[in-house]
Amino acid sequence: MSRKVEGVHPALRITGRSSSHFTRLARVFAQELGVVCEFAPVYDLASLDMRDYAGNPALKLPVLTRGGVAVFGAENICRVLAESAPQPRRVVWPEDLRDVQARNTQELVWHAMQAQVQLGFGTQVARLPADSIYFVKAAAGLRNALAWLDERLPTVIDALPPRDLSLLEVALFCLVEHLAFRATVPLAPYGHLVAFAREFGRRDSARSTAYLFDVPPGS
Ligand SMILES: N[C@@H](CCC(=O)N[C@@H](CS)C(=O)NCC(=O)O)C(=O)O
Repeated sequence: MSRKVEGVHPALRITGRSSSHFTRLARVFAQELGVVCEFAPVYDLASLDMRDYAGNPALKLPVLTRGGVAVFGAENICRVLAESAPQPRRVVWPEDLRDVQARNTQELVWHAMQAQVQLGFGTQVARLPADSIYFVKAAAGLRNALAWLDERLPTVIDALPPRDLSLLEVALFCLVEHLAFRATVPLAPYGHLVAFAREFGRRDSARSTAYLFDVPPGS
């Protein structure tokens, strides 16, 4: 993607949902990097029409578009946003994580985000029975992952390289706040995760992307 003067990219658009943690990850990145993006909400997550997902054949969000080019997936989007930033910023990407503990942390954050989609879409949107082993196992794995993350988080954060931003921290913040927003598993046992999210949540990028359900105009 080409750079524009003064960080203004009027044609960059994030298609997603204000209630989505993967979408918020991309939007926090855009704001932290000073990249201006339009936001196009998707109102109906049950739609099977690719056009409602900016052409993503997987029918998933978020999608970044610029002109006729679409970028699928939050991590890909964050990388394009970093390339589009008006000023170079020090971003710690997953490949910059130096030890197994930090790499496992990233993996479990991705896993927990996906489990949250499975639980939210399955039980709250599709209204499938929450006592199915499919969701019971997902919730157990999510709680286990959160306990693992909670125990190791301070050490992992302390060992991160110098940075303006890391994919790991933004993703973790979006996950923890989403757990509170969607209330799939209680957050009370995970004091380090809650404290981390409270601290990260002081940023303007976090405050201006608070979770909410998008309401279609005229409804
Ligand atoms: N790998 C994708 C996952 C995105 C994802 O699961 N997004 C959720 C919203 S938070 C979604 O599209 N849910 C609709 C569905 O699963 O059908 C990414 O990194 O962006």
